[in-house]
Amino acid sequence: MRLDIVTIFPEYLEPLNVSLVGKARARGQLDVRIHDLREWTHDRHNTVDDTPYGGGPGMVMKPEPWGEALDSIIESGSGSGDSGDGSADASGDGFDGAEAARPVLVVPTPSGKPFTQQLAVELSEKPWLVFTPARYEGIDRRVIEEYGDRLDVREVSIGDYVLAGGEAPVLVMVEAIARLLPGVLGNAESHRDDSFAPGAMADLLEGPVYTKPPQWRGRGIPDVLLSGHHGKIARWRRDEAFRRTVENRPDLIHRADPAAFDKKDRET
Ligand code: 6GU
Repeated sequence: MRLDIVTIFPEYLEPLNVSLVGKARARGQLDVRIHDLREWTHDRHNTVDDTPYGGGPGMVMKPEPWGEALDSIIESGSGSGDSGDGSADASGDGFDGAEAARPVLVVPTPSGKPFTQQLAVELSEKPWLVFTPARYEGIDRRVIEEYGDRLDVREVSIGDYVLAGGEAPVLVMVEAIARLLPGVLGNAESHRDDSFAPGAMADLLEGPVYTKPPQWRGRGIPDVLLSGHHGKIARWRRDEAFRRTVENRPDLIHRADPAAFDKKDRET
């Protein structure tokens, strides 16, 4: 998978060199290219913002640098049949060019649709994503319109709170997407029953986990986990997941399939 990120704070994205995403890049499973938006400015001060039409507080990101940046990035992936850097099929997934000629454009904004596990799965299946994290009050609307005519554009929010810019949301989204790529997580099973994985425990949150030692500061392990009885362990895990979901995310219970619940749940 190829990811391009256009930002005025390239250093904000340094965590992408670390841990799971950093290792996926080093292994060639992820081709991440970080671009400084100011490289597509032409004035002495590398201006990327201006005052809003209609008045109001804050500044708005000017359309011209974004237009030049996105045209240049999109152009780099079309025509030649590879990513444009001589490294055909850097993702190693058999994908090589033609279908990547058009990236999906992911626009982080608190006004976007919610970023969910379902969207992470959908985006993880794309060969090429371009992220446009903005600062200030956001990007001139005409940029989103312009590329909406040519590309699949997704305006996405990571939650109901306001951040100072889209860089932290990009870190969040890239990690959620990268761990779903084939071969990136050590064990392909390990995201099968993640909280929020489709079909996982009928959409319940994950329950508590334990490891050695068997006693720590006078606290033991639930007996059932030491019983070796796989049926009882599965039932216990499901009950704990249900309990935690009722406590922390009752909204998920009402959304879940009633067939997933039984008499014991209704007594909780
Ligand atoms: Cl994607 N951007 C900003 N600036 N704030 C947010 C957000 C995005 N998602 C939640 N809050």
